[in-house]
Formats: sequence, structure tokens, C-alpha cells
Amino acid sequence: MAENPSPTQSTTVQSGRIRVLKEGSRPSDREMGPVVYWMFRDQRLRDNWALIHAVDQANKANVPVAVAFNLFDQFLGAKARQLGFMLKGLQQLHRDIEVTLRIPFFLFQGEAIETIPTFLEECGASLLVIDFSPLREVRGWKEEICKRVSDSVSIHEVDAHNVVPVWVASDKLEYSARTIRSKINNLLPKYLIDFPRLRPPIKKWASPGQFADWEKLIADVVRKGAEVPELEWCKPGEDAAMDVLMGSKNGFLTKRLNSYSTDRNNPLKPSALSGLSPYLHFGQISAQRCAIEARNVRKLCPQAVDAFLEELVVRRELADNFCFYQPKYDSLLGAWEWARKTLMDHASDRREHIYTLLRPNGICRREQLEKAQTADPLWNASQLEMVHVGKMHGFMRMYWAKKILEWTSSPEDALAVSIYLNDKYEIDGRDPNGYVGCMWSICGVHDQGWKERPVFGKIRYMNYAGCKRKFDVDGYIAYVKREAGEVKKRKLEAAPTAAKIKEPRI
Ligand code: FAD
Ligand code: FO1
Repeated sequence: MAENPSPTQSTTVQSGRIRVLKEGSRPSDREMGPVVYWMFRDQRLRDNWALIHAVDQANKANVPVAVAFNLFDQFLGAKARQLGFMLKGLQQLHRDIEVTLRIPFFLFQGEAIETIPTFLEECGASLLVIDFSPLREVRGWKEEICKRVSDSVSIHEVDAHNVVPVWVASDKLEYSARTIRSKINNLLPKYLIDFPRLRPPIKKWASPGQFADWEKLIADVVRKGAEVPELEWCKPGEDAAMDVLMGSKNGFLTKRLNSYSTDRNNPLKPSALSGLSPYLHFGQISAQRCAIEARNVRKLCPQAVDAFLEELVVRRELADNFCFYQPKYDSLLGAWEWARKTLMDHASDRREHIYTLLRPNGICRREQLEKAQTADPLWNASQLEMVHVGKMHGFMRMYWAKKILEWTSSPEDALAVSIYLNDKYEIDGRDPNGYVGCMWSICGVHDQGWKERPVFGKIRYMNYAGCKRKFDVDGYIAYVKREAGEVKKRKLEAAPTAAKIKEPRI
């Protein structure tokens, strides 16, 4: 009798992590077909519960397994910055998955509701495994795919993104970090466990994967999305992510942990933050891995580790809870009643500045905000940091969004503008953390009411003077100016010579 694997060495995925979206009706005479993992949010080989589940199910049925990725023509305003980062990460994954796991990787382009069912049909798959995202677009695609695949296909959704699966942590919309914290913490002993080592599946896929011309694809995508250029400082891929977490040269847990407790709210010290959000957003690193490794070094810096876990596990998983249970997660209608009321009570308060006017045709004029041309040099610096550095400091994101509330004609307009800019320029944008970040700042989601004041009503207020008391505002403005100047200079140097010649060629 094989002894029970110790809890940290479970070879299969905990059942709480899996939701059966569709039970296939397989006629007994037909043997099981292959397993396909449609990789979407968790774009990694290491520590990926969805991949582990797909391999485990394939081995149990003695069938092969493949990984499929669908590249959408357009995804929530993503440009070269995000797509280049994502595709370079996938290019590495493609090389590694076929060499180390002998699992074929298929990349499709277009709409997943077309490409994924077609692939399942072609390979006669019996099980589709998908990772979890609470975003409405994704949920819509999954519902449609459930309708399109044949009866015999089962579909399992695996929450490979959260330490505690979102539907296990809570079965309802949580009010704040205070209400979800103990629910998550009480479940960590069960879910914050180490990962089983992933071995190549028993059965090999009949043919090699399909897709090879990464260079051309990446060049095309980067050219088309050139309006928001790639970032040089942020290296894509799983290896780079692990390096940021715990690399020997400048890893967060190995070299920078101490400053997390002292300087994480100082925008002049961005390296005091972990720098993990781009990798967490694209799933190139597992939050569970980050939490396991952070817990392992807790003795060295308990406050820093506790503060990091509060953000990484409680705050981040609270954001998924909000987007999962609140369909209007990016709208004023998704705010609590008290917040909607207070914002409406003050909707007609005089604003010192208005930077977005709804033109007769309803198009929001965002230029002054987008081009950082407001009367507030601190806000302009934060906008320039987002545009040119591609990752605004966490503290400044609160100030940045709250000023947009102050300077726009309505909270809906403020939400629309902040989400538009956040998703266009942030390398970690298009993420539940971003929607919740904007909703927290503008309509008090997960926050309490504060002393009532013009425009903000009871929404927490932040201003220039408050920032001045907390950090060296002029230093931050100068820092961003330097960084933005550096980025522009490097871009000019990298531009093809033709672009550099000012006077028309003779
Ligand atoms: P660290 O402090 O090292 O945090 C580690 C991880 O914890 C982060 O990567 C993130 O996954 C999580 N985390 C940290 N702070 C928060 C938070 N407030 N809410 C939820 N999770 C958190 N985060 C994004 O990932 N994408 C966004 O688009 C985004 N937009 C935001 C917009 C606004 C207006 C606000 C107020 C916050 C936003 N955040 C967003 C949350 C937070 O600012 C970033 O997660 C953080 O700055 C990322 O940098 P880091 O990983 O170095 O931070
Ligand atoms: N995932 C995909 O499966 N295909 C895509 O084409 C794709 C594009 C994309 C662009 C920007 C971005 O921030 C994420 C993108 N993702 C894509 C990943 C996935 O959609 C994200 O992890 C979710 O947005 C987070 O829930």
C-alpha cells in the first residue's frame, strides 16, 4: 500500500483548486483522447497547477498532453510593451517545454472561441484544462467554448494564480482586506504547500508542436504596437522572474528585502519594491512560489516578509475576489452604495481644474493628462514615470488616480480615463489589481469613508502637501525627469539612421 504522499508532496492537484466547467459524456466504447491545456494567465512551466493537472490527467488516462496558447489580435489595448514582454516569455517557454518536458506547444492567432475548439476537434481531445482569470472577457470565452466543443469533451478550470483558490477563500464579494484576511490565512496551511516536481508525461504526442517563427511574430507585434514601446529594464521570462525574486546579484528576497519594510512607500526608491508585478501579471512566476520563498527567509526580516505577504497574498487575492464576484468591477456601479452616494452628492462641486472635457461626440479629451501637461508637477512626473518607465511606483498610483477624480467632470469619467491610461502604459496593466487599484482610489472599494470634503465627499483624500510630508517630492520629479530623458535618448540612439536625419534627404 503506497503510503500517503506527505502533504507537501501531493502528486496531484488539490480538488479545491479545480472547477469542472463541463463534464464530458464519453461513450464507454470510445477510448479517452488527449488532454489539452489552454494556457492563458499562467504562462509558465514551473509551479503551474493547471499544467500539473493536465499532465496528471493525461498520465492517469495514458494519453498524451499538449499546451495551446491563443494570441488575440487585440487584448484590452495591449501594445508592444506588453505583447513583446509576453511573447518573449512564451518564446523561452516554447523552447523549454519541448526540451525538458517533451510536451508540444501550439500557438494560434485569432479568437480563442474559434481556434481552441478547432484544435480540440482536430486532435480528438477529451479534456481541456484552462487556468483561471476573473476578467469578464475570459469568462465569456470559456462559456462560449463550453457550448462549442463536442459533448464528449470535459473542461476543467484550475486556479493556478492564487495561493488560495478564489472560490475557496470566499463564496462572496468581500468588503475589505479586513474581512478576507483571516479566511485566507486560515487556509494557508492547506494551500501554501510546495509543488510536486513535474516530469515528462508518460505518453508522447504524435507530432511535434506547431509554431516556430517567433522572431517574425515578435517583430510584427512590436512594430504594430510601437506607440507604447517595449521596456529595456524589464527582462521577460521565467528565469528573469526567479532572478528578480531571489537572484544572487539583486534578488528581492536575497538583496533587497530589508528596504521593503523601510522604503516601500518612497517613490524615490523603486528598488525597495519587489518589482515582481510584470511577472505575476503574465503568470511568468507563481505567487505561491514567491510566498513559499518569502516564508523561508522570514526569520531574517519578519516585518518585511509580513508586509510583502499582505500585499502578495491578501491584497492581490482580494482583487481577484472583487473581479470574480463583482461583474461591474471597473465601473461606478461596482462601488458600494455609500461611495456612489457621496460621489454623486459632490458631483457638481467646483473643480479647480478640468482636464478631460467630453466633446460633443462624447470622446474624452485626455491629451493634457496623457501628455502630463497639468498644473501639478508631481502628478505630471508620475504620469511620465508610467509612460516612459512603464511601471509607476505603487504609492504614486494612489495619488495619480485620486487627482484624476479631482480633475474630471465625473467619477465615471475619472474611472474610464485612469483605467484607459493604466492599461495602455503599465507593463502590469489589464489586471484585477489595476481595476481594483482604480476603484479603491476613485470610489473607495475596500476602503472606509473619511471626513467629508468638496469633490471627494467621503472618499479618502490625498494631496501634494501630504506627499511632501512623506517624501522628497522635488527629488522624485527630478528622478523621473532623468529616467524619462534616458529612455528617450536610448530610443533616439536605437532609431534607424534614416529617422535621425532631420533635414529632408537630398
Ligand atoms: P510590491 O509592493 O513588491 O508587491 C508585490 C505584489 O503584491 C505585486 O506585484 C502585486 O501582485 C501585489 N500587490 C502589491 N500592492 C497591491 C495592491 N495595492 N493591490 C493588489 N495587489 C497588490 N497592480 C498591478 O499588478 N497591475 C496594475 O495595473 C495596477 N494598477 C494599479 C492602479 C492603481 C490606481 C493603484 C492604487 C494600484 C495599482 N496596482 C496595480 C497595485 C500596486 O500598485 C502594484 O501591484 C505594485 O505597485 C506593483 O509593483 P511591485 O510588484 O514591485 O510591488
Ligand atoms: N493571454 C492570452 O492568452 N492571449 C493573449 O493574446 C494575451 C494578450 C495579453 C496582452 C496584455 C496583457 O496584459 C495580457 C495578455 N494576456 C493574453 C494574458 C492574460 O490575458 C492576462 O494574464 C490577464 O489579463 C490577467 O487576468
